[in-house]
Amino acid sequence: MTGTDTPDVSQLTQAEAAAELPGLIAALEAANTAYHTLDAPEISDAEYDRLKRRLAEIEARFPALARPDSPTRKIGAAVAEGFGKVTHEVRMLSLENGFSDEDVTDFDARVRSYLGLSPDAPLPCTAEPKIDGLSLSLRYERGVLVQAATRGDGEVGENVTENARTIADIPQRLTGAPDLLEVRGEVYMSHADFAALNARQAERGEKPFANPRNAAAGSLRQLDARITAARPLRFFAYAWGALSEPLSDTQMGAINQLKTLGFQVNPLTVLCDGPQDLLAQYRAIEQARASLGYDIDGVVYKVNDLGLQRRLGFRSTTPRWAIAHKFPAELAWTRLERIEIQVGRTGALSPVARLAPVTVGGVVVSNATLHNEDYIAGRDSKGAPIRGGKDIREGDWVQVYRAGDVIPKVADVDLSRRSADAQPYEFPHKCPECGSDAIREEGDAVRRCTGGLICPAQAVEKLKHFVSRGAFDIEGLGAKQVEAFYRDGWIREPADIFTLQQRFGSGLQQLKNREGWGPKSAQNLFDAIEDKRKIPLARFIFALGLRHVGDSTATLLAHQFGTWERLAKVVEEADNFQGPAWEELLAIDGVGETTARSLIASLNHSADAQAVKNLLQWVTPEPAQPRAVADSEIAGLTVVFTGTLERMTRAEAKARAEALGAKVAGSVSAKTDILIAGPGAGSKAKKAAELGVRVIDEDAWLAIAGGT
Ligand code: D41
Repeated sequence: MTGTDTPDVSQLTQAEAAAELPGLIAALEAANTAYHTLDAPEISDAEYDRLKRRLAEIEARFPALARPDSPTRKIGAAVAEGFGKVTHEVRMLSLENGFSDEDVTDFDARVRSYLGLSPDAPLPCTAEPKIDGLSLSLRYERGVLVQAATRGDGEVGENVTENARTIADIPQRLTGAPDLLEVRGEVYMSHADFAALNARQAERGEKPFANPRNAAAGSLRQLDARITAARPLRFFAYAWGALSEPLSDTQMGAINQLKTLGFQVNPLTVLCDGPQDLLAQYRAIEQARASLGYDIDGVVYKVNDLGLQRRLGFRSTTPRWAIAHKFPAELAWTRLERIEIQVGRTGALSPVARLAPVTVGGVVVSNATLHNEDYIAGRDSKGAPIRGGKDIREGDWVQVYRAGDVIPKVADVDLSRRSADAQPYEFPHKCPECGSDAIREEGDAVRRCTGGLICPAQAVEKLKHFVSRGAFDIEGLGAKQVEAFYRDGWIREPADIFTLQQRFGSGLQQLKNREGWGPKSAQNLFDAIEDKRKIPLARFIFALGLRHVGDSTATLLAHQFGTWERLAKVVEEADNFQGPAWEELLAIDGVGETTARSLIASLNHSADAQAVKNLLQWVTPEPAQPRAVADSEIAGLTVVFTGTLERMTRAEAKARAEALGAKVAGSVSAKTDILIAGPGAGSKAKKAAELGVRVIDEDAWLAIAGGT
């Protein structure tokens, strides 16, 4: 009925059209449900568009047939009304990952080097299982649980207090606790409870959970706390956030204190002497893994001395004093049915393996990444053979692996099972989404669509990025809504989001008639959009989705330039890759030539440039302050260290100075504000004297940096 041999709409009689309509509508409605509600698209986007176009044509030709609730008048389903947001008083950091014994000995060596400890000085560390659940932060004020929040992006999480209150392992009241205590730990579900829950799900004809972690996450994030209450969740405490007084002066002491207060702490947590001892504990925990009764995915090591933890501090998102030693990835063999190409936000053509479904470490996997063209051909980015040079073909038996939460990967191929007529995969040289040339620049591992914003895939991916959590984070406007709005022509570029309400005049009226949207959710969406007309500069820059500009680079740029106007001006002036503006870009610690060139290419020359101009008519990026601790006397200054520091290593001094908002340079110049000179300072001290640069000694430096 809806095949390619269907007659043109212009040839149809009204009776024929009326007969065709119910089937078309049913097919579209089924596709909508599969897509929005079940998270499992059943027909291709192209097929969906074709059906929808045909329906629209019929309705245009025979308006009398058009139903008020026709799928042509609907857009995507609204997201569930969410949880409130909670800004963590102390950021929730993540963990650096290690995979080998060497990564563990390197960790020990790095910590020693940072602290200036000799190889034989003691450096005790704790080792504990890494629970495969989801992290939660519990806030107690005067011993009373007042708030529970998920980790979210580490800075802002979701308020799940009511749900947390239903978890038996989480005390509602504490005695003898500090006035303010934030306890952090992992919510998880045991294997036995998981199996029982899935059995109940099956009985009720509901979808089973893929693994205990998903079951725990799904249960904690229930809007109805009564559902959470019926799900057997557990909690292990392993860290803390804001505190009115310290719990202890060691990690182990603090964990014991949490246990005394009534929290569950993992019984396999032990104090170890050094890396060999840590590795022995890793093997012991690995041995115990299968009989624990809950999922773990590695072992976490933490420096025991909290004074040293404080000195070590953290890099952008991970503490220097901890590492997660992950268990090896799980492997499975399956058939590679097809290779499909996805087009990303920067036009990158990414090959995806569609697999015969296979269970890898408790999760059913049916897609895996194939990285890029060279990877499929059996070469690395420099042309050297990988997998012994074996290429990957459609129909091959391949080995897939999963490490943690990352996208599964294709690791290997079994040539003995390759069919005789299998053909090498030909990577497309045209974009499968828009037909533009897909080219690979010299030195780039990736082939890219040159269509820019005319490529629907790029445009949609850019929009999805724009509304994503680290970017504009517009509540109620997620990936699915963006796709639907794009498909219906409501939003083609970011600026359109901000004119949505006005362009539709009675925007609210239209939106609230759509499937999945009611008057309340429609109004909420417009409010959420309104709320983002002012946005911190760093988020604004990140949201543009420029190549090589991730969130940390965006933050650097924001702090460096302060305003969008100034950033845009410098990038414009740097257009010929020379002169002061170009130098200024390169002088930013963390911005290399690649990033600088990408900024110039996208902001001065691409379709993005116009899209940004359009966006700026509706949105105001708020100026950023230079990154500095308000009362630090070295904030914004350029400092140089020379000579030997006796109470701090160079690495620690540099990190401390940067944390206080200073820029640390390697050599003295006219731009240097302070030279910190330890004993044995030589030519740098001399040069500083010549230039009239202020010179201070280690004691004066410690007074600024805070003693250790
Ligand atoms: O068992 C765990 N999943 C676990 C997670 C653990 N035992 N310790 C952890 N420690 C930290 C730091 C060192 C940052 C306080 C963690 C995590 N973080 C963590 N889990 C997820 C993100 C971070």
